[in-house]
Amino acid sequence: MSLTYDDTSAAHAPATLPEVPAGFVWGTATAAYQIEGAVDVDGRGESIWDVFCRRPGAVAGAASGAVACDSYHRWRDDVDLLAGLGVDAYRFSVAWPRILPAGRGEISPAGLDYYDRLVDALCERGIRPFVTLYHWDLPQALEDGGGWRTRDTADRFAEYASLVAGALQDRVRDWITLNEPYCSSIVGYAEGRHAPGATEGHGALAAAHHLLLGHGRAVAAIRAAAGARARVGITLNLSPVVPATDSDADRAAAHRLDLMLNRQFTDPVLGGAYPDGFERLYAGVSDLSFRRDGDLERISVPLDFLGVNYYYRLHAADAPHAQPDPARRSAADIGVRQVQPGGVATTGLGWPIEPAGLFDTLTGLAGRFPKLPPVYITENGCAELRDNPDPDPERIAFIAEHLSAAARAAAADDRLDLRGYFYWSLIDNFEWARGYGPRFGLAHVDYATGTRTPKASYHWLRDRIRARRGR
Ligand code: IFM
Repeated sequence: MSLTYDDTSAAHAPATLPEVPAGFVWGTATAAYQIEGAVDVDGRGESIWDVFCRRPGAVAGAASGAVACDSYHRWRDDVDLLAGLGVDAYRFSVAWPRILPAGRGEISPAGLDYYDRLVDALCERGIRPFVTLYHWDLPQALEDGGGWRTRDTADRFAEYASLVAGALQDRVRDWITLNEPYCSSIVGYAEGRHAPGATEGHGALAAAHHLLLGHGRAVAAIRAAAGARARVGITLNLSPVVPATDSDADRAAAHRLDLMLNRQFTDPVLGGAYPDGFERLYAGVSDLSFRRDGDLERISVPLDFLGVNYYYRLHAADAPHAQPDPARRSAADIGVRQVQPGGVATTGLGWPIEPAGLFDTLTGLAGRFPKLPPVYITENGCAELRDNPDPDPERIAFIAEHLSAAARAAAADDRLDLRGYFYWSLIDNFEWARGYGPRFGLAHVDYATGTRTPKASYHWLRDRIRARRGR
């Protein structure tokens, strides 16, 4: 059964929140390297992002996360913002190099203390911590040994996950192993747009596989360290891909992009197998010799939830110049060109605003995976490029329309157990290779002073959450 989304009504969606089930979790999200700063404080080790940011031309404005929002020092301000917003939950990430500066071995107690205090403060305010263990900041020492190209990194990740889970398990129940393994593998090791900035074929596919293996091993390690009350999931960034035209060539291009972006990750994790056509797609780029018997069983360990990050739908056209290139060395080179859909409004980053893509993503998952665990939307957000806390009606409309699409998906398909929504992001922050230009926050950050100023969207969301709770 294929469900369709009525875009026409979404275009005029009122800025109200839809009905959601009791217990639905309202939250916001951030990530360590994007907000913490303090990269050389209290014994933190270097991460691949510290190194990548020093590469000339890698990051807009030669920016880095060295100071960012200084949340390492100003975390109380962030907790105040969360409490004022009235969210149920806060999704943040732990910086691996703060806990294990060399990625393994010696533990930094000061690093653990930071998260310990943050978790305490959240719990005191009744805010449920959702802890992401890997949001892209691999310790550079591990990258020097091959990074995610090597199997060893998956084992190191499980050790680190066990350590953090053991330290925080008395207050944290919700764990997310990886954030967006597509970005950490294909964008980082094939496209070179993210750390570590490699452009490889075999290495990028190995990185993707080892990230997933690390996820599977970490799920087991977290459960062993945190006990039965732990709920463990993974966050995938998913974008439905539509062909730019009805031509066979564009349809095939859309299918290739879907394999690389979505199904390389959903199918092993939720279905225990790489998708049909995956090996053919990468013939000539990699012999996939990094796979071992038993890996897929580990990768597909049953989860307590799936995190979905949704920002936009992709429109794909065939780019025949790239596909048959025998010198193809990057796993990102699959003969596809992305095109901008006509007549569709965009965010400040030029990303098409298509809530229907969220509806399709959620109903598509429910249709394809009979054992789909409960789903949280762990990120969804829109950026503006202006640097001030002026009213941001486009963000309000964005949130309302996407929530409406998500609620409609849940109503349309009872196999979908939708449990919550986390807006990206609580505060403006370091947007990776784009630097500090794009601002996703519900609160504006003045990077010169660190001052946080709630935007209109913050007040709007606060009022809607309050109204939902009848207070
Ligand atoms: O800022 C990122 C985040 O780190 C991962 N998901 C997408 C966001 C916006 O680009």
